[in-house]
Amino acid sequence: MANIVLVVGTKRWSSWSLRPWLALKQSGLAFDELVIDLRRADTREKILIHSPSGKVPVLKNGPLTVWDSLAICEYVAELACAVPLWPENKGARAVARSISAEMHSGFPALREHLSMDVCQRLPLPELPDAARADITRISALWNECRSHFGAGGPFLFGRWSIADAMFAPVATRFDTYGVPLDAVSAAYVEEVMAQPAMREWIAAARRDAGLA
Ligand SMILES: N[C@@H](CCC(=O)N[C@@H](CS)C(=O)NCC(=O)O)C(=O)O
Repeated sequence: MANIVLVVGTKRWSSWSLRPWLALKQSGLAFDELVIDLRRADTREKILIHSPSGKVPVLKNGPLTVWDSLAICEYVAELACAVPLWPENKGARAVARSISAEMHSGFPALREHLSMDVCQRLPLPELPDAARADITRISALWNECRSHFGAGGPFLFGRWSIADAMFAPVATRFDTYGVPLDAVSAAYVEEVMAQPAMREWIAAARRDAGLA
């Protein structure tokens, strides 16, 4: 059994859990995972056994507990010093942290109206202006990152970084609901969805949901 345990929520729905799970996969560090079913009467009680915030994800490493997706990603980046999880260039790294923080604290309308479900293809609902504005802002961010920093690979900063983990659940939402996107954003969504780790998460989500 690995020392590191990542406690996550139901994989089809838990967008916050997907982010550090992808970072851990990318890091190559060994870890075990524990899935807690969300949307059940005993969900909160079960999460509280592991997480002081009453939310997942939470990472445990021996006596240490780290909660909140972005803090976990940062901790994983420090542990995995042989595999850079942030861009190496200081300016690119600062922008990667800015967009990750913007994702972490923003886009509430998008989250509310296009909730994550990696097991389904769903019709695009009528969206309020706030959700449309979120989509426009995210597409602009992706275009900017790809054009300024993306030369070295297919991800936002070329090589994969934590910024890609932070936006991965958004890519799944755009895919699930068939959100119309510009060519750069559409290509980026395709890239994120094709990552082996993402395929693995979705396959597990389908199994857990009894769909595979
Ligand atoms: N800011 C937190 C948000 C975590 C969060 O809201 N997690 C949801 C699941 S995706 C949760 O644990 N909800 C509690 C519940 O469903 O009872 C983070 O970044 O980790």
